[in-house]
Amino acid sequence: MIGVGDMVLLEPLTEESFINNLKNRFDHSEIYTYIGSVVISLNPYRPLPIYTADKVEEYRNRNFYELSPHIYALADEAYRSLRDQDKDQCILITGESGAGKTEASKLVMSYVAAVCGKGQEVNKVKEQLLQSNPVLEAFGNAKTVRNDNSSRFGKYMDIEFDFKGDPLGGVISNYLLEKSRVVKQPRGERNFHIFYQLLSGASEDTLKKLKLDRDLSKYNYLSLDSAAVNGLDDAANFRTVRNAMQIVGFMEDEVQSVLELVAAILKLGNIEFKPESRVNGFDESRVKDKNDLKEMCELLGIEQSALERAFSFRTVEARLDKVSTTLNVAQAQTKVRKKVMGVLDIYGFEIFEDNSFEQFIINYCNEKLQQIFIELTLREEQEEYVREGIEWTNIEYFNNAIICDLIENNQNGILAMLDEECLRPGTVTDETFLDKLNTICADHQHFESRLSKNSKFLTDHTLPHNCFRIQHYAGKVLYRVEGFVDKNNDLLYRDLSQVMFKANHSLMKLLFPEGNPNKVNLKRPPTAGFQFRASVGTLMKNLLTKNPNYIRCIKPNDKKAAHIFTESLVCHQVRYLGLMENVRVRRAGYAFRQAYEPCLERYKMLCKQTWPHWKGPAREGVEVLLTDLQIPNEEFSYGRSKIFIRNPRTLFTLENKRAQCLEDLATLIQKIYRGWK
Ligand code: AD9
Ligand code: MG
Repeated sequence: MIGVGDMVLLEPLTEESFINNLKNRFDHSEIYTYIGSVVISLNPYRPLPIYTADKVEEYRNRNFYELSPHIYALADEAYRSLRDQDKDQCILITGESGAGKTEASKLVMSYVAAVCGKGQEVNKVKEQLLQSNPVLEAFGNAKTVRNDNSSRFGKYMDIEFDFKGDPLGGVISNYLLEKSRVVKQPRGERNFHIFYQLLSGASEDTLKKLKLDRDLSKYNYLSLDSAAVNGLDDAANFRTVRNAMQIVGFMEDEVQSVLELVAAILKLGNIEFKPESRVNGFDESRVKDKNDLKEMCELLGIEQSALERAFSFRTVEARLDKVSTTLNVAQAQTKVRKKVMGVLDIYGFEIFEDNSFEQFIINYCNEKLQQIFIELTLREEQEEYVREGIEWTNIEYFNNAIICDLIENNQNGILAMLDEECLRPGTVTDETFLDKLNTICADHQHFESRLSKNSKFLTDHTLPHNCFRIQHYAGKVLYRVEGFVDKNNDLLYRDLSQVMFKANHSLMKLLFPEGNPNKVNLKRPPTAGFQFRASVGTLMKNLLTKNPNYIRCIKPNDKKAAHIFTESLVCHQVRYLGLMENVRVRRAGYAFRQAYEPCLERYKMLCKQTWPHWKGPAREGVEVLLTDLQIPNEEFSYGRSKIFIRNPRTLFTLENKRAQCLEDLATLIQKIYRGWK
């Protein structure tokens, strides 16, 4: 073992020894380290030979701490608890942009796919689950400054299993895609992968049908300064994606429709407008060069003159007053209970030079996930000790609930204020929104009760024009308000959606149901921020019903490079992820706990006095059992309703003894049976 595999066993425990241990292990290609059952994962930025079929076999059905730390051990543990103990699981993967979350989520999925079920039908399901990744990444990932394959949407996948633990299928939920990237990308970044993949990977024939040119420079929407990405083969990936679409279940004509849409977007980006004076003195915009417009309309079966009209005019409608929506509690009602493993892979915390509405949403989502971690591993764990009457010295940690509240509070959270502004009659601009924010947040600073919350909303005189700054758990971020109101409104003029709905293209029609003239819905759709807040709320509730497994991803350097471990960067992440506090709680605490009754039920066969029936209270039975087995006293504590076991190894001893006992019993039964025959 290089260094210490489980930080809980690190001596002495200081931030320095913690980082040194990570570095030492990283330098020896050991990228995984535990804090108890939490897996820390350092991005190696190079392929490592540790994900082979042999490795899968090695980790299969082994106890968590038996082998050296690996993401497979976590996946195995989660899968076995799901299959054998019927506990729904969720895998929560966190870390900043480029830390390795998406790769980790795919490793977990491929491990689970490798160990669960067999047979033709099951294999088909597995293939579909795994192949959903390349498809989603083609349309939802892009090169950013931080990560060449950055997820620009949040993804939560529930993998469903039957009672035997064979996979049945999956349900994927997506969270707010960074749509604005289609139109504009920051310097040094790219549009979504699919555009480049299509142009470099499609056959001449396909391109001709799509009226496309292979030359990227022909398209306004494709940034050229970073078109080629090191180590990324767009052409090969295009073939992977097409193949994956087929496996996932797209019919050939559906694939074609999707590609037509992609092509149409590229054409749309090339349409330019020019002002034209009208008799009444007003300027009107007109399409400059009509060729792209014509081709786009041909691709989508749209009447060109109708689209042109919709581009130039807007039918003004009376604005509606209130947003009202029901929370989405669409939980699939099934007859047979399915076992579920949820894998959450969101966009990581990010700070760019220029941060807009998208970063605000992304970073808010990361705050919420950090909240879950804090709630479950730091707060609840400590509270449970107190509740159970176990002797406990409180461990301090930073709780980011105040930042979540600053953003999502129903009355005066930033998102609520943005909504209020978006719905207010009169002239609404990004600046009026910022004014409101400054007034309300600054005002509240006078109230002592709100002081701590609002101290996360940083108002100082160094703020550039049109910006606000938030002290997030992972760092200070300066947001520029430009575009907040528009992006939150996320409105498309009805004239345009109606033209799109009329398209002679079934997929296109499907995407614009609001353009159906027979279904004119005067209700204003909920804002982007509102929808996001509601869906993240639902997600968090869902996660809290499951048994969490954590993978905490750390980015070792800012260069996307192998072998470089920048201590200051790692140290910053270790701090904001609360990893030191995690070790402290874990060290002072108990790895395992169980209510007295089920504990006695499970192990009573190991002791003559408790087997087959224990007549007294369960707690006393457990006491007799542990004394009889000569488990040292310091290894456990008796809580009010539960037994707490300090070291996982003690649990393994119990489990192994139980397994041996069952085996002996089985041999005995076989002998008796043979004797009868
Ligand atoms: V973002 O928030 O979506 O921008 P992620 O998802 O955290 O980010 P990602 O998994 O995409 O990061 O990892 C970034 C890159 O690091 C990958 O494209 C790989 O090139 C590299 N990486 C990450 N994990 C591993 C690994 N276990 N082995 C080898 C890895 N390379
Ligand atoms: Mg990702």
